[in-house]
Amino acid sequence: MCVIRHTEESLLELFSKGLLRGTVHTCIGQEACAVGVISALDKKKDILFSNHRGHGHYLTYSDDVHGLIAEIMGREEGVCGGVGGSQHIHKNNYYSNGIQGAGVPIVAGIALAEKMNNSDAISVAFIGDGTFGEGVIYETFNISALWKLPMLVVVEHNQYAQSTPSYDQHAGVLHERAKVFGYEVSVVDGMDLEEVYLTAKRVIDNVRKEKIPHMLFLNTYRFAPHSKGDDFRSKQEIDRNKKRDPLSLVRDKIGKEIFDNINEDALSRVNDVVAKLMGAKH
Ligand SMILES: Cc1ncc(C[n+]2csc(CCOP(=O)(O)OP(=O)(O)O)c2C)c(N)n1
Ligand SMILES: [Mg+2]
Repeated sequence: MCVIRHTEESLLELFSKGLLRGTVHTCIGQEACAVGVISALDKKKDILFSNHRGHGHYLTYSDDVHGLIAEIMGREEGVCGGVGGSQHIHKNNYYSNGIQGAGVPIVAGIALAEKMNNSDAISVAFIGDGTFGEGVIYETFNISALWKLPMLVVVEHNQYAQSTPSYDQHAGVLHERAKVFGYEVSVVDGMDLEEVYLTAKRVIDNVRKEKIPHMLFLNTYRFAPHSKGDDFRSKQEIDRNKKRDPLSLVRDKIGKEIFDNINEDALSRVNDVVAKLMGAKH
């Protein structure tokens, strides 16, 4: 989580210096969602499909700080040769795409293929709350429940789609929507790493064993703007949510000394990568 936080902060800084290609959507505040879910997967076989806010997912999956930052800087040494950028990342069983909802039907197709091959891999799609405005996700809920596909839809409900609050765009209760198609749904505090991890582990084991789809709905909040500078939320609201910073919650659990050591290591790792890239010829 510390590596993700420092990577995202560095990316915002590099962006403001004009050193990145394209835009970035950081997941500052949402680190427990990425780490809690992806740590519970079997990285040797499970397949992940991330969205536009995917840096934390990728870092948890790969621990590849250099490949990610280089990629977003448009360098050849980036994980996708510098041509994918922030939103189009692929490595091993990890994929991402910035088109909202696009990963959900793709993950259903992958889950079907895995099921037909009798593998016990599960496939995972990450989406945001705003993506409940995309019709294709409901078509996918339907067919994946009907065909009993071993897939997990992880929703990071950070309460906003860009600048539009969830309550201004969605009727009813979002996490109830998948239930009408027969999905099992778990709703979790996405700021609490332990709670996310323990629930994700139980749910993932069950999807793998029973070969049925599940939705893991994580209530969270992003502390930084949607991408860069496009933030209309009040400072009071952001500050109120920062009181439940997922990193501080971990620090309270593991103790300040251990946390500070981990955090310093993470910061120097990220700083080293950035310094190397800034010094490299391109
Ligand atoms: C099909 C589509 N429409 C519009 C966009 C532009 N866009 C990128 S992110 C975003 C908001 C997404 O909100 P949400 O799903 O809640 O994810 P969050 O950004 O909060 O993580 C929009 C409208 C897009 N990427 N894809
Ligand atoms: Mg959102």
